[in-house]
Amino acid sequence: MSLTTPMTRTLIGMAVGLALSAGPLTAQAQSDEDVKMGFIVKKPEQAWFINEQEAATKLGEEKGFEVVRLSGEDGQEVLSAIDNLNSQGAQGFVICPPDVRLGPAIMNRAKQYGMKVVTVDDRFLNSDGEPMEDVPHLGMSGYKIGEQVGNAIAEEMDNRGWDPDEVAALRITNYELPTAKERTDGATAALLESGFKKDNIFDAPQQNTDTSSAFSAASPVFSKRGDFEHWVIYALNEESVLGGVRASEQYGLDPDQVIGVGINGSGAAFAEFSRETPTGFYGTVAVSSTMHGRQSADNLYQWITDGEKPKANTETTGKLMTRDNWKDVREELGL
Ligand code: FCA
Repeated sequence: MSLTTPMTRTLIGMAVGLALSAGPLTAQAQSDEDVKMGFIVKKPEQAWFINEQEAATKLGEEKGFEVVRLSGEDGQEVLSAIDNLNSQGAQGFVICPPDVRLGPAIMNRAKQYGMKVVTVDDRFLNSDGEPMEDVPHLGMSGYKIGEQVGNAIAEEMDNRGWDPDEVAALRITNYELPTAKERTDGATAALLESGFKKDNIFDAPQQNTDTSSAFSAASPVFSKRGDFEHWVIYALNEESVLGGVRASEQYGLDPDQVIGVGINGSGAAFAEFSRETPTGFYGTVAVSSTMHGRQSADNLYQWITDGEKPKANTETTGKLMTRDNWKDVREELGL
């Protein structure tokens, strides 16, 4: 019999319970040593997720629990990751799922093993397409952060003295993912509020949340709308905005014809700001991936050790980062 069946875990739990009644100090040491959690992410190669996993691991080292970093790029890989965690004796996992509609299937598998689950960044949907309220979540406040993107773009258009009638927007969308829709909706609302022309907004629906899918979605939009000299670009994250900016370069637009503003404030943005000459990637609303990683892992840790279920939804905020201030904002957010 595997050491990690639910029955074994119940027995271990009972033993820990007995130790607890014998003396709190011993019990504390024992339960801390035993805690192991997974941290599963949909895009393990992206700087945002690398930092999130590292921050969780570091917290584990400080607090004395183990974090197993895993990749879950599709449903099959997530389910194998959960099996793997079970065979290692993990009590739960933090996850940013590759598809939010996998929520019920992932929870089924986790429940079979008696594991606790919290989501980070992308929140599970149930079969009615509603958020799974019973799974604690930590993610960005998508609409507000989107509004920050829209305001930053509007302000920079003003600085450059662009006439709104002559500016087009490349809106790279991902409506399958609610947090993505909230972000681009917030940005659109702020832009319209600033006087941006609704008819000048063109959609580029991406299949995924990465640079290459954004690039493929963006390229045809530039070719079709060659009549515009000035472009603004926004999307759910900076990786996607970078895809749009690369497509604008390939189409032949100069950096001063483009204002791209992303979201995340990860290594992808740092690399862009570190280039010798500015590109069309003007800025990004930075959110602390360090905090997302630490806080979601800590929430799960408290739940495992104290039985205290984290709150249903925690929303985080962001700060505009540009080529001029990125090092300061990076430090401020502990990135
Ligand atoms: C989603 C995006 C990531 C990041 C995260 C907070 O998962 O794909 O880039 O923005 O939300």
